[in-house]
Amino acid sequence: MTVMEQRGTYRPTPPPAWQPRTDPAPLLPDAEPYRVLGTDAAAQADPELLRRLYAQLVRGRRYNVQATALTKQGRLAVYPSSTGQEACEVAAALVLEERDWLFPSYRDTLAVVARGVDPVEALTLLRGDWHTGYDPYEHRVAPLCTPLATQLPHAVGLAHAARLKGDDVVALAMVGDGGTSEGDFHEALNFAAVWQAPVVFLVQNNGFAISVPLAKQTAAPSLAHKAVGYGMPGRLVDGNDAAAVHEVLADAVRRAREGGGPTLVEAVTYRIDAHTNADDATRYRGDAEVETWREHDPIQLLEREMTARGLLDEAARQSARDAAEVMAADLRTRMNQDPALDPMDLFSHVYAEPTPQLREQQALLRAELEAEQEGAHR
Ligand SMILES: Cc1ncc(C[n+]2csc(CCOP(=O)(O)OP(=O)(O)O)c2C)c(N)n1
Repeated sequence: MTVMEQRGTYRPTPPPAWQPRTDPAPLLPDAEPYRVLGTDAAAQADPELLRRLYAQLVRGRRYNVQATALTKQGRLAVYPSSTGQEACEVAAALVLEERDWLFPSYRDTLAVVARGVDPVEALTLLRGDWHTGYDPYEHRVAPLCTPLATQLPHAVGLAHAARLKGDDVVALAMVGDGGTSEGDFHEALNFAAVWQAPVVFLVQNNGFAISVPLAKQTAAPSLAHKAVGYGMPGRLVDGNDAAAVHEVLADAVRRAREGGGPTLVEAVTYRIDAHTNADDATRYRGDAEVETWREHDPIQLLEREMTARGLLDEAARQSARDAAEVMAADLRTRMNQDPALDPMDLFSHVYAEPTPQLREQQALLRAELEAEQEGAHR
């Protein structure tokens, strides 16, 4: 008996009509990273914005060099440098309004400082202190986040809550390429898209998650393509082109503010330094690759464009360098002062209402410290 005979006259009923819930085509990223500097689009770039970006890039590079030096002097426990990634760092800070929120990862000290946080306070956590150092509410900057991607659901929660309250607030959350493999990345993007929360996700694809290259991290066509699966637009941008990153992020922030929902931006960049001062990058990548990226340096790209447009001469370059040097000298001086630490601080800010156990431990420590002091006076 043939299969057709076995089935007899049975015919399945047609399924209910199906169509995609949204057209995926407009969500897809461009085929190539978007660029402004060195293209015709550069003529449209606002000279004042380019000047602000330039000053911050130069300052940011100097900050990275100084902070890395402080690790060698034992003044800083660890520093994840963002040299090569300054365009993303600076643009992320400059596109936000005062009322907005920034959610940085541990590599994003420059964004935090560019948003107005004191350069020394921004290093408190990396100095080995137990708390963040700055008041997150003062500049609307969440604590630098070491657990990968956990800042993303926080950003979505804050943005969604703000929208429910009728507050005009956008959250911009930063994450690395490695962070996109975390469950929190998935959960954050899914909630953001379902709630149409005013969030912008900025993925800095710097090629590596410590020693793991992108090819071992994902098989997706690009990280920006991941957006489509959640139902939000994905944008691909040259992460070393400060004007392009600023423009793409500004579009995404505007869209979020107008109720258009979240956007995922992948900025293609490169981590020039090792993962941190504790890492030896020569063990997993070659000098030739690093050199190729040095040729596509964010500061040089902007310098060339501004010089061509007559927006930057040697005096302007020198004044940016001088300002960066003043910042670095101040950072050095203040980081070389030993902070006065009160051991009782261990108990502050752990809970809004301390638990009985904490109160007990607090009393024990106080008694020990007092006994020690009495002993010292005897
Ligand atoms: C949840 C979690 N898992 C693992 C780590 C250890 N870790 C620290 S940095 C890092 C690599 C992250 O790479 P990426 O997200 O690309 O950011 P990048 O350091 O390149 O800026 C890993 C795995 C961590 N901090 N948090």
